[in-house]
Amino acid sequence: MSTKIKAEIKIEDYLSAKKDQIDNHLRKLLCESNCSEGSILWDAIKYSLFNGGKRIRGILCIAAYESIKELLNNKDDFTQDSLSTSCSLELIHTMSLIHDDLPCMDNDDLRRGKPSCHKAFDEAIAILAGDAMLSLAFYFIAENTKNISLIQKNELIKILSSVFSFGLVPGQIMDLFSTNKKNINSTTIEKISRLKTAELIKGSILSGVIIALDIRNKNDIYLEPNKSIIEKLSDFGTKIGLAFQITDDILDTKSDSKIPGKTSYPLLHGIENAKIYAQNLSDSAKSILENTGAKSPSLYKLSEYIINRTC
Ligand code: GRG
Repeated sequence: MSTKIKAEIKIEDYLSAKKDQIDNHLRKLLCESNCSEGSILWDAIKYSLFNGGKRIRGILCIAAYESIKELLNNKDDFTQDSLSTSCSLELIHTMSLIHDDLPCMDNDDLRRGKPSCHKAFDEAIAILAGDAMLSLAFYFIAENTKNISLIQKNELIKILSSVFSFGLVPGQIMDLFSTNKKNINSTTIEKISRLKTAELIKGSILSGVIIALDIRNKNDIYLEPNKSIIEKLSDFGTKIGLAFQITDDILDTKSDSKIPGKTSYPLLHGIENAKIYAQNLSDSAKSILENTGAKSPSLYKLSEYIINRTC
């Protein structure tokens, strides 16, 4: 570990504690919102939300919030707002998985080792559950980030909506068009990975950064003095996002559930080269992090966990 980022944390303990916090907060927010218990829509939403997800995006948001709050010596406590935002990120992530599994997309019967939403319920319910979850993500920001300024809320909405419209959806379309196509090159694969996966991971980190900013002098140029931190963390997010997808592809090549016709970095360049590339991305992300001056053992260790994970 670098000399600059010294404090040790046990990443497994950190991941497990933050996952529990996010799960509990999600349950609380769902309970408080207008969902009618027992209706098939909410059964499908809860089935997909509490189906063993790792909560990486939510955890990255919280870790970025904690790290940047400390770096800026911001005494405001926006922990609850960061938790609500991490729930919104997990809603967006999970709904994208529900839609990704649909017969018209990847046609996957299993998700996280269990029947995917359209298999456990049906296709129409899976589509509608995803639709409701996407809107609910923005409702949670509007209703449950109670302490941050309206400028910050606006920024969060901009990050989440742009990540979805300009990242996930175009990435999914490129992915659909490239399945079963020959001559798919590294540039196309990297673009799909950046759009489908890295943008939401970057957005998760940026959301945490925005919540951590000191807004005591509330005005619409509050982002300006923090431009350099925002840019560095954005770069950090893209790098670990790409590393996350390459690692996912490496894990896929070893599992039985990989989708036929899909080209990936390890399939094109071999597993060893893919591992080297993911390691380089993670190393470069860690250097960027050190450059911010943040003493962030959680983000540092998360950059390592993302490429060393086994699921
Ligand atoms: C809603 C119209 C519409 C489109 C959504 C389907 C879609 C656009 C985008 C797909 C995005 C996608 C499924 C990307 C894959 C990202 C990825 C590697 C997912 C697995 O992430 P983990 O391992 O999942 O964090 P867990 O299960 O831990 O939550």
